[in-house]
Amino acid sequence: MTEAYRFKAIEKKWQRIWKERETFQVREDDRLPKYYCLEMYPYPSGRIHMGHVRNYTIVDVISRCKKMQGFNVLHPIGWDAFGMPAENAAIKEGIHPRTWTLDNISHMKAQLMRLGFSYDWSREVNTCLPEYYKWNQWIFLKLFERGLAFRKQSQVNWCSHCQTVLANEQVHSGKCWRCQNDVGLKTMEQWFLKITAYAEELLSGHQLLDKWPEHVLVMQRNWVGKSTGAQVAFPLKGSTRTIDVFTTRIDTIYGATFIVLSPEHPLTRELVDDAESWDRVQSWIDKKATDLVHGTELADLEKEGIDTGKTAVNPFTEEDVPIWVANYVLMEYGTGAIMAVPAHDQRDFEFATKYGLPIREVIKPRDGHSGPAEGEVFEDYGMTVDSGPFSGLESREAVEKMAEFAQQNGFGQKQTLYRLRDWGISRQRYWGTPIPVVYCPQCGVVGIPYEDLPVTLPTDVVFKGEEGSPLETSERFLHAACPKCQGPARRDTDTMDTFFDSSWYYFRYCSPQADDLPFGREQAQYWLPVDIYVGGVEHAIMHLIYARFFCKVLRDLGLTAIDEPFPHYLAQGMVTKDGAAMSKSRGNVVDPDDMMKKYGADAIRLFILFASPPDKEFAWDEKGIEGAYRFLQRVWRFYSEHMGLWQDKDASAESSPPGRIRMTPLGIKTHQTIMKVTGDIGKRYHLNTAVSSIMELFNQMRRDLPELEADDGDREVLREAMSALLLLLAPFTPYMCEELWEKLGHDGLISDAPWPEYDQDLARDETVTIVVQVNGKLRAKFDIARDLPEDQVRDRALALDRIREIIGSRQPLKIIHIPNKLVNIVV
Ligand code: ANZ
Ligand code: ZN
Repeated sequence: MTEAYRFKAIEKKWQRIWKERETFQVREDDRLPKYYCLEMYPYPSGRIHMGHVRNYTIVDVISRCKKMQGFNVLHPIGWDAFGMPAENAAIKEGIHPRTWTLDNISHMKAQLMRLGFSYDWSREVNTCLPEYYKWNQWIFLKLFERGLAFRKQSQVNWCSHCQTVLANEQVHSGKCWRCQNDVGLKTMEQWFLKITAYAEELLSGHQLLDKWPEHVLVMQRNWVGKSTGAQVAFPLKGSTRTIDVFTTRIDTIYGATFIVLSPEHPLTRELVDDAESWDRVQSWIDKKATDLVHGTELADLEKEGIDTGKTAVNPFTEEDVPIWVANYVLMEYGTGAIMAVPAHDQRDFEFATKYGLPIREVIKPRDGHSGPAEGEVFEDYGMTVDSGPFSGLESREAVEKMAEFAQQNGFGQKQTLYRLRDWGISRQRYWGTPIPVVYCPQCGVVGIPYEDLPVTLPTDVVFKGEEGSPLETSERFLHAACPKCQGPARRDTDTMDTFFDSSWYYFRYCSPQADDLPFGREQAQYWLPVDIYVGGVEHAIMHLIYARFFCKVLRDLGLTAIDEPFPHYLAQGMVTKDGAAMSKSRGNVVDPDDMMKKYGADAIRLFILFASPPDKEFAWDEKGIEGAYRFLQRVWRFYSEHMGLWQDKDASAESSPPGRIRMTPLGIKTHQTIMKVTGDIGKRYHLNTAVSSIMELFNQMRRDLPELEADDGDREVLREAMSALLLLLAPFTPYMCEELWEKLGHDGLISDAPWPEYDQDLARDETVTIVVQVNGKLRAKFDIARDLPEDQVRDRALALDRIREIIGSRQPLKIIHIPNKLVNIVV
């Protein structure tokens, strides 16, 4: 009699048991190898979405599998709980951000539990609670002490109607999301973290990240943007001053026919002396501001310029070159001024052509190399020509020699630039970590003493969504005594960028209750680095750079010894439906809850993993989850129907020699599958091919069952296959596997069971098909392991029903055996 597959009851039961037995709680244990599985913790928006389900299922399979393989597995979860949506809800619906966030967390937590994820819930981290953000403040103060957190003027999006700063995502096509007025830029003093101090290490650290996808490393390299070149001083004619330019191509300097200043360059104001021209310069500055707000690329700007009428001297050619001001030179990069080489730089070429400036070629393609395409300038390295004493050099050599020459003569030196900017962390928001400083009229900026942390968020604030920081509306918060002079001081009313929180949460998981330091050194030493980190590629820069930066800072604070937190990062692919990314705005979202109700958690998990490799796109399709569900039902039925194999398991079957009984096609298949799945999960994370080989094993089991059931020895092979299949499937569909495991009579949990081992020789051997002839006539075929001894193959052939029928009572005169091919019985 078979019982129906009731996934809801099964899910409830095992959730309860896992919780009661604390199955996934771990502590440090030096006797066991550790494995730290990490996923990007969610923002508690209210409900989990399919992207989360995919991300977390991938990590769950890996961690369950590692646990069964004997690793001490840390698999934690937490909440990236600060951020704008909570505040918007407060503004729109009058709910306090804390209430909104905590409600969402409890809902999402229940969803994650239903999905059967093997988290150590005792390590749950919630960044909006004072016990977490206290340590943000602690780290901030350490950075402040070391000059790695500092204040600087910077530009922010500003809505003059609402009198407030806007985050980038609150600016919609250059308009304020609330009042639809144009957004401008405003210069304000803000806190910055000196990530640029680690620019070089953020690049060289890539050497340790050989298990990262190359495209992610490329994005990070571009973000850091290292550029090696030289700074060269061009004397300003009729003055003792110079204009410094940054160039990566000093080898082209004989072709530098003019100088360009950026509109914001300090000399621009001085050199542009007529009012009309100055107005034009101003208009570029304003336009650039709005263009940037609109997300326009600078490269796409129509190039415009003004001749200042002044000249400078090219220190190599000693010729006069005109000084222009143009909108395509940035003040924020290099020196804010360039030497223009129109023959070898496309932007300079367009500009020179537009304004009729001289173009002088000084680089030729090397012999045998091709020149520029039609209508393009030659930007590559080549050979210098018309370059005085430096003519006839290879570009690379010229770069060296000319930089040396400039240095020797005191008008230049080699220089390395990074595009990476210091990280601005001030947000004029409520729902974040308060910045733990006061401004004292006597003492200036003063950090709150460590023993007074945390500086907690006040609850008496007004959420109107206008006029600056909500924290300014709390009188109780705003005024504080200066820790140095005890005089009246004002608190910082900004909060920290929430990327601060996510830059070190993986350390906190190691000792979430630590209360004397952000995390315990020994625990971090045991668990870190993270062995596998999985999350969306949208975090390739920002989060994954900030987290690497924090790890290095924490190392330099003496809290950890590791240089890189995530030596292995797996960028999971997107979840799509009907050919587009699943998203609310497209209206093609499938709610995991609905699917769980209809098919159960195991079916979602199985489908999500089966459909594509973790790093590739995954296209949702309800037929797919139906298929996964049907497969699970078939497995359920099969095991229910053949429970008897375990009940009548007798001593004789136990004692039959395993070596012999495994030499059947199913035995071999079992070992091959164990080998394949172990490799697919462990080494390459090809979870999809792991699932399909488990499915193949299942099919063969069903096919071979009638034949194997009859014989005691063969029944043992069946039992072995059925056991192995459940163990292999357990990380994917843990609920059903726990239930069936228990029904087979096991006392312990399958989650705690050891991963099946495979026999190398057996697994490597494929099966061969042996043709059986009687007196040279083809009579039967059978599959058997390759390279078996002759007597075993012969016995199998003679035992076949069909052959026994044909031979009857006759005695074989001779048996011819061709290994791995044929048995010919002569009677
Ligand atoms: C002369 C030259 C000749 C240049 C040539 C290039 C090719 P990367 O590699 O991105 O660092 N540049 C320097 N400062 C700039 C600024 N503030 N705004 C706009 N452009 C600037 O680029 C460095 C090159 O970009 C520099 O080398 C400079 O142009 C330009 F055949 O100098 B080059
Ligand atoms: Zn003071």
